[in-house]
Amino acid sequence: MINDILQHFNITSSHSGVAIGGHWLTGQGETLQSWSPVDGQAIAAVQATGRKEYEQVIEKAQAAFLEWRQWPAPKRGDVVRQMGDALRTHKKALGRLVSYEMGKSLQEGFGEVQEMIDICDFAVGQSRQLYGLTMHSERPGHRMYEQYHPLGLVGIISAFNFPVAVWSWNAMLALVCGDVCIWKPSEKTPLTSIAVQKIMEPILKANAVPGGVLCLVNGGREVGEWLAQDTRVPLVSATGSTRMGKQLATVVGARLGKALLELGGNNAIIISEHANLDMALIGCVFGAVGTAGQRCTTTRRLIIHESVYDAFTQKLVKAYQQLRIGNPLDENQHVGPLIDKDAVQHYLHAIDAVKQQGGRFLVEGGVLEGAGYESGCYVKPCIAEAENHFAIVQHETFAPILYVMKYKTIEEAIALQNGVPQGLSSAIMTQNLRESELFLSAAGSDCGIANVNIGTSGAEIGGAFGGEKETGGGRESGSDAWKAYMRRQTNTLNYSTSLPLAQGIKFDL
Ligand code: UN1
Repeated sequence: MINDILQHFNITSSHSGVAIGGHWLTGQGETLQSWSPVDGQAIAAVQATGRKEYEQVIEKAQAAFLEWRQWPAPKRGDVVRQMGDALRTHKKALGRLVSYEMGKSLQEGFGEVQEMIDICDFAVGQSRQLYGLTMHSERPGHRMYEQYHPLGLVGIISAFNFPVAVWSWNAMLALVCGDVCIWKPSEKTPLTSIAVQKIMEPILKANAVPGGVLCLVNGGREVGEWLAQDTRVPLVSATGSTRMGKQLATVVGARLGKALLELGGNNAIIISEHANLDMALIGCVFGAVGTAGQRCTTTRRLIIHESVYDAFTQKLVKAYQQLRIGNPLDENQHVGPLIDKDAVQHYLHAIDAVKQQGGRFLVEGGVLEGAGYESGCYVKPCIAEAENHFAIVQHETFAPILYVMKYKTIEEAIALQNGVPQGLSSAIMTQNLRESELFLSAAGSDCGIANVNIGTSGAEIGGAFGGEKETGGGRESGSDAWKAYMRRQTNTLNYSTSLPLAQGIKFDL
């Protein structure tokens, strides 16, 4: 199967990871090896970006920007529309490659490509709506308004868990805004980025778009650092750990560049005594074990009312016993592997820490062995009773470990929900109006995403996506997230025959 997909995208066993549109450069950087966590097989090698190619990419991107920024935005939108159509054509093949290289279930692989298609559609409409406001000037014969102009080169650093969708959230908006994109994918999932570049190539060509508009710079940490330090790159949008985000923000901030950060979450669902427990169960289990606990929106904590605690945890344990763990390309499986063996080690250390810090497992974890699990990356989703203040509970472990805890009052539940350093996604399961409104009020959830009777993961692209506190504060995807990719200019225009000064200042010569 994998050979068919590689052939479909014309990816050779040793492929360049550096591209300027459809032009592939010889990558002089290290060799990245793509491994599948599905079966432990080496898929292909990718030549990463060296400093020399990086410079070539930046120069071409700068040249492309000078041209692209002058295209009318709806014309740029039309190019993005064609990109969405190309993604529709390649949805199956790209979804499969995402699933095989990253390890998420096939359905989620297709879902990820669907997010790309959806953001293309969104961006096409946005291309006719890059609105600024008009104001009334305090001076006669004057007009005042603001407009949004393209920003320039946008660096996009994406993570392994959504190897292609998060790039598209950034890139499709950046493109309609008149920017050019330089993508540094995760070194764990380089092949999906190559496939995406290949899907886009013919569209750039057919529309005579300069190739530098979409650039690819595969590589490790140093390539991300080059982007962070580069004053020619006014915006760096980065998805990943809080640790990475803090380092990146320091470097980008030191040169007064803009950083758009989408970092870790520590997402909780409050299960109220007024919840429909059967509905709540689906949201909690999908949120906790979907993508093997490797979404930034994964449900990591359940805060359960004491009166339904026993009933709900029993349902949870039963549901966990029915989970099918195995090859994610088999649609009957619920849970696939973790990304690699390092991730398995983090999972095991977290389990030890839970025990050491006083937690008690209701469903035990462990690494699976034997037929079908040869990659060593398949682990059992587990559930532990824990307290919110435990250091391990305060920390985001990118694995399917779910912490459960009790509460008495809704105020206490909200305080627990907010009582972590991260602030991405949150939810309450309740049919009580007062409770849900309190949860959504200024005194409620402090997260960027707050849901009622829906889990913490699986956000639609139409909303602004991102979170507060250590999640980094950035907003991507829907709503008015496009503004981050443009520079705002205030214009005051005098059509009178005199030059009155603002604030009533008199200055006669
Ligand atoms: C991420 O994990 O980085 O809301 C993004 C969700 C997905 C996106 C997750 N739409 O779970």
